[in-house]
Amino acid sequence: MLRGGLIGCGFFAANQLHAWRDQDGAGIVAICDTDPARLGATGDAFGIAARYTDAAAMLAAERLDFVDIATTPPSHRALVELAARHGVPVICQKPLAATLADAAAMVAACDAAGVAMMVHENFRWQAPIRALKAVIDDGRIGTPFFARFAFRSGFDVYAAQPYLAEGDRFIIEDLGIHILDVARFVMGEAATLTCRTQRVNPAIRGEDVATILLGHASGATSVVDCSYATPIHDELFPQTLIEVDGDRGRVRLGADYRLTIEDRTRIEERDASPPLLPWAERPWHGIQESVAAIQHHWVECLRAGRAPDTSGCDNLRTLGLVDAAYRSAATGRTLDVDPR
Ligand code: NAD
Ligand code: 89V
Repeated sequence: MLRGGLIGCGFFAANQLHAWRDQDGAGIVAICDTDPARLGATGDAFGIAARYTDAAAMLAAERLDFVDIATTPPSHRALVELAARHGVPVICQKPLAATLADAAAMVAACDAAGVAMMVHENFRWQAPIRALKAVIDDGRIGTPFFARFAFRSGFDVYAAQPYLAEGDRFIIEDLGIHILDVARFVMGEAATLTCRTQRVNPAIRGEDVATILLGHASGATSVVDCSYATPIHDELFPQTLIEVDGDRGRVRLGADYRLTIEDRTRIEERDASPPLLPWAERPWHGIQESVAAIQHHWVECLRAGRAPDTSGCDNLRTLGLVDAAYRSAATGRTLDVDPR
């Protein structure tokens, strides 16, 4: 069994710990949190006896095959570099870092140490999004030329994650990062980006609305629009609505995971709902299932010695879009991004 150590026993780590319990051939044997109360409560809830308030002490004392970092971004760089120094493969939650320079240094540290690195960028692992991508990959809509990725909500995210209201940056860095990654996954790399941001809720510091236009290297265009300021009765949190037009048809992931595939002669409707895992809770179940899926992918890649789809290196491209979005919003300019 691959022995994992989890660092950060906060809000989202509970999902990761539940999902690790169900993975074949891997599990969490030690946990760490600087907050002894959270550490104790999590250790008791998941029956994990090896508990540390210092990640360096955990890495020195435990024989680990990987670490899973579930802390908030300010600690990510030091913790990833610590794992690299110990030669231990590492998963790190998104956003990998607040700056591209820090993220690049983390990727370089893992490369230099020869350790595998994956960013926990789980949205592209959501079952409904995979189902939409499979339709495109099967050639059902021909060549995609336009897509829209919409995440519009009035859900109170600040209740469980109060730090989201406190930073100078909010929706692009925390949520838009997922949707930009999904846009890359579905439509390929972007070559240009334009972004406008707004802050509608006066009680928070950062932007809670972002509208982003991507020009893809393929020539296709995408709109990525995110809002946590939309008063809405039929709240769809945390669903991403997607539509992709191709030269032979179109595919849409609509509300409540309805997948509609159209060509010139017919319309097909499917239910693409994510499975409800036994420990999952609506409305989070789609995200929770994607946590299990990305962990499964990590275990497969680690065993095969293969780079994960959302490797540190891959994630630098998503972070590059986040960085470009803030720069575009600040300057009002359309920016070139490196599509590589
Ligand atoms: P949180 O504040 O609830 O939990 C973070 C925990 O890390 C806290 O208990 C804190 O004491 C601990 N911690 C901080 N620094 C530490 C260190 N150096 N060593 C050990 N423990 C330390 O945060 P959260 O809401 O659980 O978010 C954690 C991360 O998960 C963030 O990066 C967030 O963006 C991400 N997140 C991802 C998803 C997703 O779907 N991928 C969803 C929610 C949150
Ligand atoms: O997935 C996330 O990173 C979360 C949420 C969906 C609430 O934005 O922070």
